[in-house]
Amino acid sequence: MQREVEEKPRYAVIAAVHLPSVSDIEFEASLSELRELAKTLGYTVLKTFIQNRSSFDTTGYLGVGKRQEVGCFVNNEPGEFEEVPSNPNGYEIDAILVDHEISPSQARNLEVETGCEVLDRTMVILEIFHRNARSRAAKAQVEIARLGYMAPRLREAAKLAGPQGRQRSGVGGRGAGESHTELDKRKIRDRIAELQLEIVAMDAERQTQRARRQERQGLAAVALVGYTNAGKSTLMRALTGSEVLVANKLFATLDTTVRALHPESVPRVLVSDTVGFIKNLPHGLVASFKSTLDEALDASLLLHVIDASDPGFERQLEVTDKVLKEIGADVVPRIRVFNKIDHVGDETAQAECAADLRTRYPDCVVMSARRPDEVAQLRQTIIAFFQQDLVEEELFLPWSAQQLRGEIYANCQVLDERGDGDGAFFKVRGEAETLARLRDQFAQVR
Ligand SMILES: Nc1nc2c(ncn2[C@@H]2O[C@H](COP(=O)(O)OP(=O)(O)O)[C@@H](O)[C@H]2O)c(=O)[nH]1
Ligand SMILES: [Mg+2]
Repeated sequence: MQREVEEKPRYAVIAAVHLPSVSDIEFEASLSELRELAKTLGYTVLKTFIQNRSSFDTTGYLGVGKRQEVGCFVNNEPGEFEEVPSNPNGYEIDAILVDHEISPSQARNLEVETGCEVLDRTMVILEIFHRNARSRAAKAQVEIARLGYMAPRLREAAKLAGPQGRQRSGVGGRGAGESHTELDKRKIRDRIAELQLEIVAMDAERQTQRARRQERQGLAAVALVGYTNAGKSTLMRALTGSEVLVANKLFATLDTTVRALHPESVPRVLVSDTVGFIKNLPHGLVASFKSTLDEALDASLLLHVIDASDPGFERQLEVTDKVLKEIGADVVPRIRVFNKIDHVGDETAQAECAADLRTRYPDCVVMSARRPDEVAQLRQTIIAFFQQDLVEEELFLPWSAQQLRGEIYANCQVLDERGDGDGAFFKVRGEAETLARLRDQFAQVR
């Protein structure tokens, strides 16, 4: 199931109001997180507009002047705003991303004035969750959050739809039945209630989920978890190397974010990327975030990736541990990977930081995804984890069935091979289940 379609490049600008109560560091952290989230959605961010204000503009989030400035850039009009570089090469801007949750009318006004789609922080995150939701429960949970978010925005759209909409929703409109807006509101409420019931029913299926996990036990699966920007996707690419997607039936639904460790190992290890934790997660999205993370439960090993160069990493580490526990993933073995050590000051500072981390978190890995030797070492650590359970055995293959030799080499580590009059003996190391399967297969050809 190869769904990696060449997407048309999409461009965006970011707009953010810096409130006096927010420190420069917090403000910058939130912005860079939004840039990462935008990148996840496939946007190239061309420019960031920042405005210092004591509060959001009630009409359009940014003040009038700033809205015009953004409008000029977005529409590639040479503006009266000389300090704004013109839109390079006249890129068509697909969206203005706002680094706050704004009201439906603020979003609408900003859209109308600039002629460009506006996505606020919540919408951006919802879109990412929507793309990442895989299980039925996660899909339902994300849809609930989306509907809750859309409901007031539909009302706004209806208001703008013009006099008919308004007439019908007027006080005297009772005889004519419900207005569009009322109807939509009710539909949304009903749908949310329906989804909630589904989720309750699915909770009862938790047992099935456990069964599914057992079914997959034969598969060596690693999931990368951690905050957005910790380097999960970079590590995933470095570890799997290839652009080749894994076409494995069990993982077919997991599409593009599952790849095999490269070069291939025994056992074959599949690596999957999960939706990243978000520092500035709107409260209403907590439940959908957790359910989207549930694929971590399917892994036999979690790599918890932490940005060691982020001053707030300790708090992030705690939150990650807590959430993993809440979704029941605390039973999955875990390796803490402190990444971006190259980004922690000079060499002395890096060495000190690494030593400190190793003392505080025994068995952790300290590394940089940018250093191939350290990536190779992590790869070895992962393989070693899965090889713990391998068994050694001797397999016999009659000369008449030598076409099956390839099967042995593809599925096991061959330690020794010798032949006698009847066939070949292979001293191999592999997963118990795999070896049992091969033995059965060979017995049948005899
Ligand atoms: N300096 C440094 N940057 C890194 C390292 N790993 C990732 N990055 C950068 O950090 C940013 C976020 O990485 P990404 O893999 O997208 O993070 P994700 O959100 O966890 O998937 C990207 O700009 C990467 O190039 C590292 O080890 N060192
Ligand atoms: Mg990523």
